[in-house]
Amino acid sequence: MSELNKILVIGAVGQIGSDLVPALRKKYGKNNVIATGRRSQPSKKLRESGPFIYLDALDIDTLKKVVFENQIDVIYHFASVLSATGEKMPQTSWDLNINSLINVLEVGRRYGVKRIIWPSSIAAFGPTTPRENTPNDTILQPTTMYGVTKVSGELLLEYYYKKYGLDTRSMRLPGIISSETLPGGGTTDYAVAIYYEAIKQKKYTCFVKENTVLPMMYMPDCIKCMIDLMEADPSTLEHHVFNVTGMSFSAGELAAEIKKHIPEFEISYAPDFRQEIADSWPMSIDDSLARKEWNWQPSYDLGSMTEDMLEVLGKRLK
Ligand code: AKB
Repeated sequence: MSELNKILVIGAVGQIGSDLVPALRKKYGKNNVIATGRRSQPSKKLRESGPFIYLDALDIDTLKKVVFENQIDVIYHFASVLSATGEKMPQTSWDLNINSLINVLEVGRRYGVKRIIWPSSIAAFGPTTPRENTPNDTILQPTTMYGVTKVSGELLLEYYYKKYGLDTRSMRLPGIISSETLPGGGTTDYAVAIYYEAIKQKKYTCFVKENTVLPMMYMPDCIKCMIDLMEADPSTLEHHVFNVTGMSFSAGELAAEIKKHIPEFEISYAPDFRQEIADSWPMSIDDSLARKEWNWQPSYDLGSMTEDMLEVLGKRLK
């Protein structure tokens, strides 16, 4: 991977960036991975593990300067308004999600960035998409603004690849479950909050119905996915956007799994506006193209993830 030396992570303080930056620093060297953020201060751990700078990806001049001065080879772009917040502020969601992405693509092509990694989401699908074993290439008619930005972003990635030869890559992420940093403003956030509340309160009120099934992935698999797709040999890739998944379960099955470890845990259900969003997304994903083109292979299922989450969080929240 010698031509991929310098990595920029935009939106590094968020759920995925907080785990990805340390993993990249371990592999590529701490000074070769520049973490950036805008909305909140990085944790002490993130700040002390290597370079961290303030960067607003909507400010193209500052973005140019950072990429130019640091001779960036790879950009991970995570800055985004997620699905539930996006429905409260659709215009802000469009502005941040799309205008920051086009800035990254423009700066990327002008300054010779070798790879751009931008996560798409299962939110790119909608109620007209087959909901079970959803294929890679299928109907993309989302009904949320977040989903609209994901479909538009996928098309932009394809456009920059075809028109300028910029190597753009994307994975359609399901709900991501992790213990380091809480997600914020997503529809799948209940699948993370439930673990915190099970440990702290021994009870949780879930904002989707018991029988709501969504695709999910545990953070160690997500990190592997981020690094493997970035490193994949371009000659093996026929696609630029890939379905990926780790597992699928209902909210009720998740609660039952937690109960195996915390028998006194109680769950109740009070569905809100996020139910409609969840109902518009797939229940399970066909990720065979990712498996074929870059050997995608998740390791965790609901049982092994729950064991690990409860152990890690149990120690931290003590
Ligand atoms: C959300 O719920 O908005 C995100 C996603 C599935 O992209 N976690």
